[in-house]
Amino acid sequence: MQIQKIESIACRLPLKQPFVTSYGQLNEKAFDIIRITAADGTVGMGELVAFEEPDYIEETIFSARQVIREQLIPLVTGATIAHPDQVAILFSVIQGNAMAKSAIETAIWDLYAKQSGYSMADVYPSIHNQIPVGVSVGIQPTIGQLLAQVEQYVAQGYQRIKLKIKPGNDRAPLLAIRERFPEVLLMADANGAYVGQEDVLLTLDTLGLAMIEQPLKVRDLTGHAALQKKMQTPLCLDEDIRCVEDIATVAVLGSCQAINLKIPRVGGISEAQKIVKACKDHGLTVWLGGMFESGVGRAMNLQFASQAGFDFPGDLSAADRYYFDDIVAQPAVIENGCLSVPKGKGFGVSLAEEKLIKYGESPFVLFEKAY
Ligand code: OSB
Ligand code: MG
Repeated sequence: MQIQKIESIACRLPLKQPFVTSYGQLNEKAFDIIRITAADGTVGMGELVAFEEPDYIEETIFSARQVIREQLIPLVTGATIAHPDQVAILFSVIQGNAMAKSAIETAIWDLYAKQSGYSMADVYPSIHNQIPVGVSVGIQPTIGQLLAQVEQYVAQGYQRIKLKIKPGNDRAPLLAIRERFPEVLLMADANGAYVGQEDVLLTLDTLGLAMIEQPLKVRDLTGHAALQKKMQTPLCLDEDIRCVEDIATVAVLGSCQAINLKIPRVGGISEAQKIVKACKDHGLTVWLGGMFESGVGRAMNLQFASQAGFDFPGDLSAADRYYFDDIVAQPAVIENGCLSVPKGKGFGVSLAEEKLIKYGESPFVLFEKAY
């Protein structure tokens, strides 16, 4: 493929309600849509999902913009790309910066699939058109408010509830959900907040949780392994998993039994695919996490989760769980506890121009080929 033009569209979508985690609060999601136009006029889109603050992982939207502009664009525009798998190889000279890499790499996948005339899901021997989905619930001010929220999500059909927890706000809210909804698939996400507080985590072992996500500090893989030995509840790693090699490491150490896979956190679709295979080889459950994506990143996630093996409902929720509005013309809706894989070519979504005017800045040209 010949890259003709690369543009970035900076957007902000206000959240319906603040999202509170063990490390902070999100009120509005900033993201960039990367739009790549090929010489034949085909357009691919990717989403830069990094947050404004380096509180989930170290990368930020600002650091990612810099790396995209200064390093990644020269790398992709200076080479001839025959297949999107080549992009990760080109980018391997740049350390880290996975979300920056993913924004470009996924746009090239979307473009490639469109040029090839198929949807992204067609790349996999896909078996699902309906993706079972869950919802990630932020820390709520009161248990009453929490139960009201969960009730609403269960009524809408969400197949799994993930509750954000932090020390002092863990057992009581989880127990309240467990008592009110005895059957619900329930899990917790600590975002690394239980350093030195393993004893508290042990008290969660009787709640029948499907898993506990990233209880301990990032990089404490032996700590997670020691904790997993003491607990029946499977542990799941999120922030700790950055590349395919991490899967063998956590499997050998016994740090966890499940992986929250986010395509942007591992640098793109090619690496994510290797991780899916490695998880299968090592007998680890893998499911798809989220980054409060707009409709572009969400469509990509749905295409990816259509492949075999994604049976555990991930953090893939309908657009209206997060936002009043979306920037795509085909916002994801929940039906029978599932989101549908978009049908079109590539990721299967297009931008809604009137929404872009409301939530986005004018496209900024990062690269344009000179004739
Ligand atoms: O830890 O999985 C996480 C959102 C932002 C940053 C980190 C996380 C999350 C979520 C929600 O849990 C994911 C989503 O619904 O998009
Ligand atoms: Mg998490």
